[in-house]
Amino acid sequence: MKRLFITACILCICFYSTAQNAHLIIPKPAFISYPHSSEPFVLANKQPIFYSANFEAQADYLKQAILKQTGIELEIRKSSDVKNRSTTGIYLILIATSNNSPEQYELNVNKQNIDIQFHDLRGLVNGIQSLLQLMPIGQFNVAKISPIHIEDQPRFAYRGMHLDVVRHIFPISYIKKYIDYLAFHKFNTFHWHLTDDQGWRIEMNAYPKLNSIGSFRNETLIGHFKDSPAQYDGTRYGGFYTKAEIKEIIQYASIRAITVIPEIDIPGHSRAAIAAYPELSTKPDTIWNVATTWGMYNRQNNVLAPKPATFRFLEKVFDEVVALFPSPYIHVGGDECSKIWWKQDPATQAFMKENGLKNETALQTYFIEFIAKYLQSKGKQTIGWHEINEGDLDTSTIVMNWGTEKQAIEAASKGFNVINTPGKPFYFDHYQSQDPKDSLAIHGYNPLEAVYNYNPIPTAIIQKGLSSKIIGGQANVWTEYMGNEKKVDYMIFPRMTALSETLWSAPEKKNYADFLKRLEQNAIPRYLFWNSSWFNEYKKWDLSKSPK
Ligand code: TNX
Repeated sequence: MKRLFITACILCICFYSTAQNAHLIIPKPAFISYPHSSEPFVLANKQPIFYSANFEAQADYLKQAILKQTGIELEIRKSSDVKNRSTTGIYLILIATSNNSPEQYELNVNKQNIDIQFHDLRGLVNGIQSLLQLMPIGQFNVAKISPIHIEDQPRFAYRGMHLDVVRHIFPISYIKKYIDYLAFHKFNTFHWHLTDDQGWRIEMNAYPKLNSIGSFRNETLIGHFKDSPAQYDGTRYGGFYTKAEIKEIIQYASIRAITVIPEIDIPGHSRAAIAAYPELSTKPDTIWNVATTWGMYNRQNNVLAPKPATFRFLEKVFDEVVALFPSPYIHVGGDECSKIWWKQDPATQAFMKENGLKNETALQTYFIEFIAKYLQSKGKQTIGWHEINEGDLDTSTIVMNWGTEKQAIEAASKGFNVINTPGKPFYFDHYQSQDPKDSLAIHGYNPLEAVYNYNPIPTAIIQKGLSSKIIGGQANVWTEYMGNEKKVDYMIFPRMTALSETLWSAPEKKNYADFLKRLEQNAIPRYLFWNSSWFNEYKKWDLSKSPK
């Protein structure tokens, strides 16, 4: 009821307001100026959106977004000459230049026209997001947009959000909504964590038991995994995305210029795979269940055993993944691979001896190198969690660091490109308050202010001259304690909004007080418009509340 009232109020306020202030745009643009004339552009039904070249899908995306946000219905028109702006309307203009940086756009609003100038698809989509933020939310016959000139481009090339759909699965409708969250915030990558101990969530044809057995668990733990005694809900749980659904998501994301990177987590985190095919495990005669609890590391066997059947399995699985995902990158996990199961297994030890692998860390590197080479032969680059760098791995792979600065520095110094996703503060499964009554989370304290203030290029990296090795950052959303969409929303908002600025805007453009103002006046009305939940005590829980 209260939510409905707030929504109604916001809609009313917008009905009487005219234009949004460009100074409210999130993430903060690189450059904004205000033209001399203050006469607004008046957006009205049937106005054309002119688009050049092959950008019909984006013109239509903009049209639909404007309709949803304002109730005003525009028309899209292909135009071979968008430079001659004689008709009032919105112009999406491809500018062919060689020396501009990727994803750059320019947005101009004046009394006659609006134009977005860009030189790549992502630039166009970024410009569309800024334009939508200049438009009011509500139902209007016309909407006024104040004159503005924006020139903008991102700080980092890789700006990602991850989502674990294993611990809890979410419907395709929510995956699309999540991708819309990414688009609004100018992220360019969705990291889809599709397999883990608690389930296999992608349709596989060559190994059908991955779905019939591996996609379902008998029940799920209730409460925190460290609680004792452990309690379970007694309800079978699971499911997987069909290839048709995955294609639908990839298509949806591609219109929004978002790359979808699938993660198939090997050689650890493979309990669902060995439950389906025990012959791939270190104990082929065991009946493994798909995991029903969290945090398996060294507690339950979840590793693939090195044998011909396993390597054949990996090739076939990744063949299907490569065929499905156009992404130039494939994530192979590689995290938290317990060595104890390999240590205990004579067949694994014999394999290591035959192949001159001096310890289990070398075996882990062997697995990653095997699959990285295979993927390379298919034109794909491998990403793995920072543990892939424990041994002596070839630096053609990309390291995704979920540790501290130490692991980022280690990887960058060796020559790896690094995506920085440090547990502190980029893990959105950690608490954002220290209120004991806050909704269950894994542990830790990652408040909004910490996300906003973190520099993905740590000082030590700058000092060593390795800044260019940090290609971007990402927040990870592990869903052990996020059983439904509302809980995911609550954990990501408003932290995701802060992260978008941390990854997009130059450090000298950032200011937390200014961000909080824009959050309140621009982002929170969006959360309401999306009917999304968020954590609203972010002002109270700042960095001064950090534990000693
Ligand atoms: C570690 S971070 C994991 C995940 C868990 C997470 C909980 C990483 C690469 N592996 O499997 O969900 O901790 O925070």
